[in-house]
Amino acid sequence: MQLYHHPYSLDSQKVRLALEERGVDYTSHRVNPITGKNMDSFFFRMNPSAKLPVFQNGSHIIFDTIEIIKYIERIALVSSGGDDATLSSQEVMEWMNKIQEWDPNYFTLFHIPVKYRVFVSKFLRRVIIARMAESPDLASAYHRKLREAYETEEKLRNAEVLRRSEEHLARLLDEVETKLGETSYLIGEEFTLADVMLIPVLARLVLLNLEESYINSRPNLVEYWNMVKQRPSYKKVIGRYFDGWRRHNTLMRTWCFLQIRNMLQRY
Ligand SMILES: N[C@@H](CCC(=O)N[C@@H](CS)C(=O)NCC(=O)O)C(=O)O
Repeated sequence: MQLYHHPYSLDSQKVRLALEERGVDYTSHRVNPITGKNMDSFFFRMNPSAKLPVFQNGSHIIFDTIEIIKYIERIALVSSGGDDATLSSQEVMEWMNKIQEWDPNYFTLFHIPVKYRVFVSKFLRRVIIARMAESPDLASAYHRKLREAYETEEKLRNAEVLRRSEEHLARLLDEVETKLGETSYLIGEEFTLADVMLIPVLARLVLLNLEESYINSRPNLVEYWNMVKQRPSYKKVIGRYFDGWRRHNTLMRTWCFLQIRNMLQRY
């Protein structure tokens, strides 16, 4: 089994947490979307949306995050010899879908300083054009990606898009806060795949320095966040890249790579 993912990608984090929690082995392929590695023709041919993560088992390829996680759960079940009764309950599935409905992409871009955002967006457009020149047979898919990049910039100029995303997130976290007032984890006293979906959202808020307004204002969520951060899966998938000083190293490495490539005009 192959997983194409990146530590920066929130949906990749969800899938990797599920793999770690369920003890499923896989071959990891890192594809950095900030340096435009997801535009490489090998990846683009497999997945013309260029989005991460992508899960591949032989000829079976899955692009949808929830579908990937459900597939992982089945694999873990088969290898442990369990029965269907141990699959995620309806309530877990409902929470997984509810969390997935919140789109972190615009929200994240809105909270990145304009200087960095503009630089990366220009760099990525150049990467797309360079890849298109190398693989003219994929031109229409690359054009679509280019159009998507311009549409994203347009949306980022619209304050209403941010307001709606913030409201959606606040509603979701309020609901989580109420739920955590009754139980230790999102669904009862056991860690489930619903928690797997929530942890990367909280980690993203911390990365964007929004912990104070979104997490610390909700006491049950604070307690929960401190507890789930102790899990080995969190440390492996998120903590080792983003906890404390590590996040500066991680971000700085990508930033230097982009600066050098840009200086050399190597896209
Ligand atoms: N197929 C995914 C979409 C995942 C997604 O939006 N991935 C983002 C990162 S979390 C991405 O790859 N962005 C890069 C791009 O759009 O070029 C799903 O809906 O489950």
